[in-house]
Amino acid sequence: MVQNWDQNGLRARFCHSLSELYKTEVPLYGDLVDVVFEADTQAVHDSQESANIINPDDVLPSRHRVERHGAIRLGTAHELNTIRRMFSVMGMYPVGYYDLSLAGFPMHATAFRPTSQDALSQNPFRVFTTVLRMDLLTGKTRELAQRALKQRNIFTPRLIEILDMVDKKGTMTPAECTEFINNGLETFRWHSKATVTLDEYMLFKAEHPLIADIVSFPSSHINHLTPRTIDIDLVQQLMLDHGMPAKERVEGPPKRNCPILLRQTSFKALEETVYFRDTSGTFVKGSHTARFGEVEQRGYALTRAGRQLYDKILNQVNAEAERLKLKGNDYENALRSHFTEFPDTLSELREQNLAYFCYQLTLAGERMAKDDMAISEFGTTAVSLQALLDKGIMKYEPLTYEDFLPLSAGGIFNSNLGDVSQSKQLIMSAEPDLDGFQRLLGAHIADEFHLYAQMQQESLLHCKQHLGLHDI
Ligand code: OOG
Ligand code: NI
Repeated sequence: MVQNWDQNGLRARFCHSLSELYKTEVPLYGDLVDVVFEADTQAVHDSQESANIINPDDVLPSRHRVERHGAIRLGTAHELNTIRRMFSVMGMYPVGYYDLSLAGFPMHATAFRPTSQDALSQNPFRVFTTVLRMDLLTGKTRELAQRALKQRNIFTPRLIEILDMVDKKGTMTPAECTEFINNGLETFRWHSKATVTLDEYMLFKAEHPLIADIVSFPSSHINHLTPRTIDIDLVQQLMLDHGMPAKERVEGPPKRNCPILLRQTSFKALEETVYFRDTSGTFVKGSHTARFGEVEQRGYALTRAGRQLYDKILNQVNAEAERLKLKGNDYENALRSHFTEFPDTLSELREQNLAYFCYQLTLAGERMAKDDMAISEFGTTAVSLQALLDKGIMKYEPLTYEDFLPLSAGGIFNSNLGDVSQSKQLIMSAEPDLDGFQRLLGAHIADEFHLYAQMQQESLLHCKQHLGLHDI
């Protein structure tokens, strides 16, 4: 039987419902969404008045305003595997492997997201999904964590029934789609009653606060949602103006003419009341900090070469910052000055193969294709892409980065933990474990570079076919 529901529509509905749920749970997130709207309205207005370059993809109304990502943290293979099945119903698949031990966390992650241009343009909702690495915990903590995780079930029985039914029949009725959303939301809902004792919680927290967050509660609460903005510096300023507890700095590359990858900031997690079990079966009052709001500005997707250059420059900046104890404006100045090494025009990024692009025919190119003139102009010999661009037959636009950055994620995690020592030897000397992650997941993780390269290649092929040329 053929799948009979609209995955893109279901994803959009789920994202919307989750956003509404989170606004009621964390009202400051609702304020953040308003601040983003205020900043974007002002940025669009300012860009119309001056000749500011704005990523055209950002102002497309279809993605703008509804765009969100969220993040969850899981503990077991069953949880990860079931989340994979749940997201695939909404057309979200695991892309990219993130080794968070690089940033001092005993965790690794992937992002579930739509993978085709069409699905991304309909609704790009994605969920950064972290899994605790048991191999990076000390023996006693591991044992307690495994025990706590074993006794919880983060999925409703009805959700599991629907997933089994989808696997078997491949179809869902409209009523089942609604049930899927309502039951799916339960996995992400906050519960203030912990499943562990205060002593156990303190033991987890002493080893790493994120262990406590992952294993102490009965659901895998969504820990933040993130709207996308076109001017993150303005959002940061407005957060401060509104007295919101903004993180100290924006993560990622500095502001540039050609924005690359991802820039992120957040408001810090709030301290919330939680109740811990005590041995007599009653509850004692305590607190936990976990949930926050984040903002992101997306730039261009970089090739492997572009990403290597980005990582090299960022490492230089961070080494210098450590050596000279740079903070605040001094850090920002060092970042800006080192990043002048990264080319900042579209033509350089393309010619040096640093970013990915989508190629299209120009109006002149369309005319040529329609009249079958390319062959008579160029004959049957291969014609270079550069020649077609120079002659105004083809044009290009950068592809947007749809993924995440481990060090930037680390900065977001950290600003929401208070002061934690990050120097645990076991974690810092860990190796990435993609195979281990895929085993828990029960599926392969797609390589993000491959997906962008494929989109670029398809756009070239499309132009070539339209022009009737053999090779470009
Ligand atoms: C995930 C943090 C990473 C991002 O945007 O880089 C993340 C978490 O806090 O669980 O969401
Ligand atoms: Ni995030």
